[in-house]
Amino acid sequence: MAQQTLSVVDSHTGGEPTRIIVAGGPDLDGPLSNRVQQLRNTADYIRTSVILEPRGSDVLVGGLLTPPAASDCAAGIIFFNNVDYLHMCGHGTIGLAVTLAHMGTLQTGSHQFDTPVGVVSATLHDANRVTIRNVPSWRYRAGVSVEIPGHGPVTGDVAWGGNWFFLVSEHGQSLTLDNTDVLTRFTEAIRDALKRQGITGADNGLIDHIELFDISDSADSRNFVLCPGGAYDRSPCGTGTSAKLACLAADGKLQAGETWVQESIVGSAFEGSFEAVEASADLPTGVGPVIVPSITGSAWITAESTLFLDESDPFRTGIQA
Ligand code: PYC
Repeated sequence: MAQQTLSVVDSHTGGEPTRIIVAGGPDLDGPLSNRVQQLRNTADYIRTSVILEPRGSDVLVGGLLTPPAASDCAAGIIFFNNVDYLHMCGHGTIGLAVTLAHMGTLQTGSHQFDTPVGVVSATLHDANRVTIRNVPSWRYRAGVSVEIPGHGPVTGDVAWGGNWFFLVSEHGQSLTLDNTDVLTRFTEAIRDALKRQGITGADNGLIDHIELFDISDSADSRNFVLCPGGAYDRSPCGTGTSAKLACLAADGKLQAGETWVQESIVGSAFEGSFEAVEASADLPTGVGPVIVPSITGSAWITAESTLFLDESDPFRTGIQA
C-alpha cells in the first residue's frame, strides 16, 4: 500500500493531550491484554507514527479504539505513548468518552470500556465532564527509601492505580510550572535509582511513573507526575490520583465517599473519591486496603484529522532514536 491513512480525534484533559485512533487501525482479537502484545509485535509502527514527531510529540498519549472483548463494554481501548503501551490511562479515558460523545456514538450516562488491565466505567455528565471508575487500586509498600545520587535519600510509597507509581511528599522541590525542567531531571533520577536498586511493584512491575506532591491554595494537593517517556503529565494524572487515593486510604487520611481535589502542575484539577472493596485472592498479602477510585475531570476536543503514512516518507513511522 503506497499510503495508509489513520483517522484520529485529539482532545485534552486538564491540559494533557490524547489522540484516539478512530479508524484505520489494525484488526486485533482476543482479550485486551493479548491485543497489546499483538499490537506491540505486529504493528508497533501505529504507535510510533501517531505519537512520535513529526505527527506527534512526547507529551501526547495515544489510544487505539478496538471492539470490546467483554460483551458489556461500549468499546475497547489500548493506550500508548512515546516509549511503550500504558496499562491504563485516566486522563485518556476521560478524553475517550468525550471523543465518542463528539462522534455521536456515546450518550450521556454510564458506559464501560475494556482495557488491558480490566473493565473501567465512565459516566458522561455532559459534552465535557466525565467520571471514570478505575480498576482496583492499592498501596503495595509504604516508606520506601531510595538513594538519589547528588541529592541523598528520598522516601516514598509504591502504589498501583492502573500503572505503578512511586509517590513522594517530602522532596524539597518547588512544584511550579517554571520549574518543570528541574522536576523532570529530579524525578527521572528517582525512577532510575528505583530501577538500579531493584525496587518494583508487585510481580516485578516496573515503576515507571513518579509523583511528587505539595500543598495547594485551591485544592487538597498539587502534583507533578513524570510519565514513562520523560514528559510530565499536564493533568493531575488519573491513575496517579488513584494511587494517591489508595495511599490516603491506607493511612486513614481519607474515608470512603469523601472527595479529594488533586491539582496538576498546570493548575487543572481532578476530583477523586473511592469505595473500599475486598482484596482479590491474587494480591500479595498485607497490601491495601483495596479501593475502587472514581476520578472526575473535563476534556475538550482539539482536532479531528487524517494522518497520512506515505511509503515514500522517510519519517513515515516517526523519528526514532
Ligand atoms: O491520566 O492516568 C493518566 C495518565 C497516565 C499517563 C498520562 N496520564
